[in-house]
Amino acid sequence: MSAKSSPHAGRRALITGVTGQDGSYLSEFLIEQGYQVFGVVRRSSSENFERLEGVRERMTLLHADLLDQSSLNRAMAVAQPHEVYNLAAQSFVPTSWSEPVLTAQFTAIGVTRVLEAVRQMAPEARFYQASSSEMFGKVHETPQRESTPFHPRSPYGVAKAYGHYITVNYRESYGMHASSGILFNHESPRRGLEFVTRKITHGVARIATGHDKVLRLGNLDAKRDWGFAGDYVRAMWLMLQQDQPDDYVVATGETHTVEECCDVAFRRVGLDWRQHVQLDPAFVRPAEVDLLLGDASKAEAKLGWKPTVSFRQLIEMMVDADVAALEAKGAHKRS
Ligand code: NAP
Ligand code: G4F
Repeated sequence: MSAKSSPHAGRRALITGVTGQDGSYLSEFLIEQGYQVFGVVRRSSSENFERLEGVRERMTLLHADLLDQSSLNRAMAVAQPHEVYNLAAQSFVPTSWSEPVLTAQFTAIGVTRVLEAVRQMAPEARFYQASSSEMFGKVHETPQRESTPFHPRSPYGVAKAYGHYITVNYRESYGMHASSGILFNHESPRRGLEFVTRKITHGVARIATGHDKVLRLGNLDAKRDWGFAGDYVRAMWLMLQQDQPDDYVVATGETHTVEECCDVAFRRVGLDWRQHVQLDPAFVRPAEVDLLLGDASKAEAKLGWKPTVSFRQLIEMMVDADVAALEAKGAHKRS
C-alpha cells in the first residue's frame, strides 16, 4: 500500500527524541504508514541527524527542548498532532549518577512539560510515554509484569518512575489518552556506542578488523531481556491505536547475561571472548539491576504484538553491521 492510500494518510505525529535510536525507527515506521511526522530536535553546535538518513527529507524538524516549556508549546501548536510520542530523555543509566539533577530535569520533569504542552495546545492528541523496565530495578517478582511493584536502582530509574506515574495521573486527572510503554532493553545497529550490546558488537568488530585487541567491560553476570528496537516501536504505535489508553510491558520473555552476549558476538567472527574481554571496575555501577525478564502477555493479547527477532539474530545483526561499517571505512581510506 502506498503512503497516500494508507488509512493513516493525513494523520500527524510528533516525536520527541527523534534523533535517538527509537526515534529513527519510529519515524520510518510512521512515514511508511502515511503519517506526517514532526520530529523535535534540540539545538546542537553540530547536526546529529545520522540516524535519520533516508527519512530526513520526508519529515519536519522542529526545535524544542524538554527543559523549555514555551518551546514545547510552540512545537505542539505548529504540529497540531493526533499522536505524540515522548521518547526524549537522558537515557544512559551511568550518567544518571554523575548528572542526577539534569537527569531528573530531562527524564522526569520533562515528561510533565510535554504533557502540559499537549494538554494546553493539542488536548485531543494521544500520548505515549517511554517508560522503562529500569523502574523494576531490584525486582520483586520474576517475570516482571504491569502489576509488579517498582524498586528503581538508579537516578534514571527513579526519574522514569516519576514519568510513568505523571502519565497515569494526567490520564486520570484530565481524561487524556495517555499510555505508558514499559519497554525492556531494545537494541539495534543504531544503538548508542556506550550501551553494553553495542559496546560489545562494536568492540568485536574493531578486534576482528585489527583496530583493537581488548574490550573492557563491567559486570558480566547482569541479565537483561534484550529485543530488537524495530519491533518495539511497532508496540508504541499499537498502544495509541487502542480505544482506551493503558500501560503495557513490552519484552521478549527471554533473559541473557552480558557474558552470553559476549559469547555470541565474538563467535560470530570466529573469536573466543575470554581472550579479549578484561574486567574494568570503572564500568561497575554503584547499584546494579541484576535481572530483568519481562512478561509481555498483555501486549500480545490486547495489541497482538510479538517480537520477531531472537537474541542471537539481534547480536549477530549488530556485529555484522559494525564489521561492515568498519570495513567500508577502511576501504574508503585506502581508495
Ligand atoms: P537515545 O538513543 O538515548 O535517544 C534519546 C533522545 O532524547 C535523543 O534524540 C536526544 O537528543 C533526546 N534528548 C535528550 N535530552 C533532550 C532534551 N533536553 N530535549 C530534547 N531532546 C532530548 O534513547 P533510545 O534508546 O532511543 O530510547 C528512547 C526512549 O525510550 C528514552 O526515553 C529511553 O529512556 C526510553 N527507553 C529506552 C529503552 C532501550 O532499551 N532503548 C528501554 C526502555 C525505555 P540528542 O540527539 O540531541 O542527544
Ligand atoms: O546496556 P546498558 O547500559 O543498559 P541498561 O543499564 O540496562 O539501560 C538500558 O535499558 C533500560 C531498560 O531496562 C533503558 F531504560 C535505559 O535507557 C537503557 O537503554 O547495561 C546493561 C547491563 C548493566 O547491568 C550493566 O552493568 O550491562 C552491564 N554492563 C557490563 N559492562 C555494562 C558494561 N554496561 C555498559 N553500558 N558498559 C559496560 O562496559
